[in-house]
Amino acid sequence: MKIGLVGLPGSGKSTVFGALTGLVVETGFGGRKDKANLGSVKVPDVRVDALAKLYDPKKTTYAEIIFTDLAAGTGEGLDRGVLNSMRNLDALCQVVRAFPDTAGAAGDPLREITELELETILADIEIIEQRVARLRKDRSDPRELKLLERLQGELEAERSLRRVELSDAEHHLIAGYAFLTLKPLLLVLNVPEDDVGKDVPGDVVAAAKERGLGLVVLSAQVEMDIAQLDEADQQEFVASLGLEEPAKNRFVRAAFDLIQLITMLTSGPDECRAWPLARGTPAPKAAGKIHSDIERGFIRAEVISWQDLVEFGSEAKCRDAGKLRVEGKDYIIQDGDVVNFRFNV
Ligand SMILES: Nc1nc2c(ncn2[C@@H]2O[C@H](COP(=O)(O)OP(=O)(O)OP(=O)(O)O)[C@@H](O)[C@H]2O)c(=O)[nH]1
Ligand SMILES: [Mg+2]
Repeated sequence: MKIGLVGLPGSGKSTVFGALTGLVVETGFGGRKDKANLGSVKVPDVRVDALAKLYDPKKTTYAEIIFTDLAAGTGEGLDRGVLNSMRNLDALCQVVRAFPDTAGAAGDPLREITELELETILADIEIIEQRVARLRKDRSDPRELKLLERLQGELEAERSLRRVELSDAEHHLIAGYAFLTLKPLLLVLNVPEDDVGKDVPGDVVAAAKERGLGLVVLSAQVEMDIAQLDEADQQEFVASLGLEEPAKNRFVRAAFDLIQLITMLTSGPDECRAWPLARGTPAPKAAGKIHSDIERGFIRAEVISWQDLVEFGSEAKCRDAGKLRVEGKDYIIQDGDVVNFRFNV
């Protein structure tokens, strides 16, 4: 799963990326314009923490997201190349500048939010126009034509496609176009260091709400400083800012939620682990994520909810208390299920 950090030049994308991944990347307007940064980030998960506490396993494995910090392009706004790279991503996080730039100019979050929205709307219109012209000419697919005309109307009224209600069949019909305004989007308001923990400006909250977008507030600079400390110092520093945890954790969890995955858990003395799954994944297919042999030889899944396992303290105690369910091949894995697969070899 790949999530892109997008936004206007200088909004703080590379700084956020550095804070997320702990990688040192070039920041500032002088940075390289032709190369995207890629890095994987662990998704913090209290469920995995709780299981690891219980089992003290040799290895603890969290879900991961690949973040990419897109090259800024050369112009003032977003260039073609940047918009095109955005099409290959599963979701977008827009970094919005609310801190004063090096020249001292205050941020203008609303302008940045609207500008990216408009640029992506225009890019989608361009794709739709070409396709509509073709469909009108060869009359090959009236159903698709009708849908695209409807979407074109929405875009021309400056509405993102994620605000349009679409059936599953309609989503399926247009999936191949990778419309930018249909991709899940999270706003990341990058505030000045002194504003950490303060109230978020009401107009930004309203803009996010109006568009149905998530909003995370952080200071990329502060998060970068935190990321560069070792773990013990990190906690102290975070506490001194009056925070419970780095904003980075909130951000990564929100980004993970954006791609609408659920988490299956496995636990034992060797490893406690989170497995990201698409909603609606049946047990054998989930088993296949662990190993294709387990999917092939699938007999049953023994399932305990993570809360029960933590509360009762062991699989055996859960079994005695009737908290362990035995599920067959049609079972759909639920978020937070701790699963032990039984299989033939
Ligand atoms: N004070 C302050 N400065 C920041 C913050 N985040 C980024 N900056 C500075 O703003 C400038 C631009 O940050 P970058 O992270 O390079 O922004 P970018 O979006 O990657 O920029 P391009 O790749 O050129 O589009 C750099 O000089 C950063 O040090 C912040 O939270 N506070
Ligand atoms: Mg950059």
